[in-house]
Amino acid sequence: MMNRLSTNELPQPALRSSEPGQLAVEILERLKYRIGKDPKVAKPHDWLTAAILVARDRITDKWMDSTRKTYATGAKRVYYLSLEFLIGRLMRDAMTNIGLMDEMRDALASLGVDIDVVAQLEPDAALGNGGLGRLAACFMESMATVDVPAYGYGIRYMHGLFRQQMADGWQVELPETWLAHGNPWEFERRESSYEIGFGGSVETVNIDEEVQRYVWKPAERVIATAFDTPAVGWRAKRVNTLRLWAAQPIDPILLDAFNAGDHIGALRESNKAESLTRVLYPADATPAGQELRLRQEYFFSSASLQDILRRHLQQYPDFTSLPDAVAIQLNDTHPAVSVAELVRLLTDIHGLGFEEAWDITRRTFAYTNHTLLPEALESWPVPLFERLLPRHMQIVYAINAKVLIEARRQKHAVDEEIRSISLIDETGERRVRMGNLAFVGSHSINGVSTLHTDLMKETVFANLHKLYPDRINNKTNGITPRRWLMQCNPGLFGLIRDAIGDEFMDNTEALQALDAFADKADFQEQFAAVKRANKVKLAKLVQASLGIRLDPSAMFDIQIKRIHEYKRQLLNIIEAVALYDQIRSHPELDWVPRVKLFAGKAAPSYHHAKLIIKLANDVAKVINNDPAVRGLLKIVFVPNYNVSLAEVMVPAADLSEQISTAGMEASGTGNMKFGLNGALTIGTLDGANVEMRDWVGEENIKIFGMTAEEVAKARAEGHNPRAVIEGSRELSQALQAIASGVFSPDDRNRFAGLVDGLYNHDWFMVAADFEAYAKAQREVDKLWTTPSDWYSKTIRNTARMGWFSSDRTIRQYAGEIWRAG
Ligand code: GL9
Repeated sequence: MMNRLSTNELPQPALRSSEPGQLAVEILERLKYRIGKDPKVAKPHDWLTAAILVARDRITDKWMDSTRKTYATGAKRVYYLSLEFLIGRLMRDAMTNIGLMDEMRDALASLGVDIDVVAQLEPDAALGNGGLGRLAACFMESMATVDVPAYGYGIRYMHGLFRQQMADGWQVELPETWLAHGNPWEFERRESSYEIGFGGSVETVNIDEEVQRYVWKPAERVIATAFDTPAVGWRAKRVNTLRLWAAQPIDPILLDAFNAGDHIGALRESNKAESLTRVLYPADATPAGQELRLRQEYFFSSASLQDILRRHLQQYPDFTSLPDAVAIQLNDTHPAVSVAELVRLLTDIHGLGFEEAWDITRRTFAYTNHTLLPEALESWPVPLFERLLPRHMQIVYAINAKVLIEARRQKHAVDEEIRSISLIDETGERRVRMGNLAFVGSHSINGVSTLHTDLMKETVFANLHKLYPDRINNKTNGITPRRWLMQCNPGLFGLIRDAIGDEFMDNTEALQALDAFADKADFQEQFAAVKRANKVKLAKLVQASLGIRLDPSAMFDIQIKRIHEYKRQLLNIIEAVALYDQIRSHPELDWVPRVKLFAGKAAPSYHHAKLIIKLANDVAKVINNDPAVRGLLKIVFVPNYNVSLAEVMVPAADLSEQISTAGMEASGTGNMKFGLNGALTIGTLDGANVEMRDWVGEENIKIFGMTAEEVAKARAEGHNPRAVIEGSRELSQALQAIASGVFSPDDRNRFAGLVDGLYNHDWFMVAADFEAYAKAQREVDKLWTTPSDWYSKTIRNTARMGWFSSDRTIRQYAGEIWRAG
């Protein structure tokens, strides 16, 4: 069995160095001339940088080929605008994709350096919060893989998502410093700089009796400078560009002020400019709502659009060809102000008429919605929007007038419909609705799973959908199988390759062939051995970081994702408490040993979510130290969840927890990663779980609980959680224990409010779904006791997850939305 990725045989002569030892020579060269170090004094970090520089130089050749090809063929370019790219480490990914991994390992070894050790030193680039940002990173890799000429545009945050530490079981946020050692992947492009304005006023100039021009005089300006990172596709088919913008002051220092002795004042402007791209907002699925956030959104939208228009004019005489040459995808509403910005650039700067500019705009943009949570829909107070972006406010009003007139005249919309499609929310304080702006400014609006797309049509965008019935479409999310199988699970990758050959490496759906092995005893044994090795690796990590010993023969039951009420980590913890109770009451029964692992960050201001983290840790402390459970149940909260930690946890899971309240998780992508890596899913009929059930077969997934429809009905008609709780002895005892301080003897009331919320509201249907969940868990236990059945199902999960490759998703975007590639 192969236990590491071997790409030696891949036909990539152009990328291979000619003689052995050549690569080692190159590494030494970079070390000397680029880092200025002698190998004798080089630190592990220097070796990492030298290795990356070697890889980057080879990628650069391919990168230029790709760019030349795009120019030469006049191919349509795709621009993916996203405020988040949750990249993680790049070295293994890039080297695997250019087929350099094995050679690099050997070359470094010949220099006395262990690639696995230095690879760990690479910072995990966390320029995103969760699923939405990670999706953007998977898409970058897949767009290069399926040969779509694409640019990702975003912000080069100096500090990515905070580092999470535990202090007595509470989450503490610490700053993250991914750039502390520099970033060998990026190229700074001083020549690609644009001015971005804020505030000020708009002057109207009469050209003649009919035509007016608008001149925006911003009060403040900053410079956006580009930093480019190559995005390499599988087998280096193509290399695309991730272009991240950093804010810089126009004048680095105000010399007059400095010379007058005001040393701090002299840097004020400079600090203000740089603070624009200093940190990523850590809010998950809830709008940040602060002025700085709107500034970030406009800053990167404007810089990206100016860049796109400049590039367009290099190749075309004017902008009539823009929609045929360019597709711009808005990743959620964060870049939605782009709609107004493109109209502004086309009219005010390039002299087009409003009608033509609006037509071009709508044919160029497409928008992806990622959540239905009402509190997550971005909107900005009109006074703030107007003060920061006065010209854009006028444009928003002009677009709104057009849309509303069309709705009334052509579609005979009634007042209530007009109110809901308006770009301005008039219900309270007047606000600009970014979702509606993105919708009317786009020719395509897509959801990220079938269920989510259907719900979009019925809820948030019901009236806009009625007005524009051809625009909403579905593009179910996917994950890149390179990072989420080949690289993170070399054992399973090798096993699959030995069994079914190489086709799945280029076509993930060819994994289907593994189905034929699902019931073979020897294959099951090998599959189990790989899983065990992955669990041992995770157990070592947990032992090292938390000092908790895990038994790799126990079932590893894992829930890793942002901590959010709708994701229902609380349901999982309550069920663990109930199970604990049962184990203690019936020690004579044959309990299946389980390790429940959690990881995830909570938004710093989300108190309820932080309390749930504390509860997980408090419960863990009691259960893990109770000799009565004899290690049959362990609870672990692994701190500082990030992409690199996921790469260790996902391959080690036996059971994947995807238990959100039905109708609330737009898609989920962790669910796909676990399925691909041979875990059984326990989940609700929510997001992409629904399609996963269809692909793997309902006998190979454990579905439980209320449907989205039932949830909506219960909410509308009002359900009675108290009655439900009182009707379940298990649930009421577990809640009683939590509320009375069994797990928080130092503060007995700590969780009383949390439990009270379940009795009184239970918006997330935790009480309502408890019995179904507990029953499903006992069925999972039962299945575990027959390993041949367990592995037959989990192997089928791996075999049937191929459709969830982001290559498939990107092909659908390219074919149905972008008409590119
Ligand atoms: C999210 C959804 O909640 C997920 O269900 C979905 O899989 C991803 C990608 O489409 O988008 N929307 C959203 O705002 N987040 C998502 O994960 N939040 C974060 O990324 C933190």
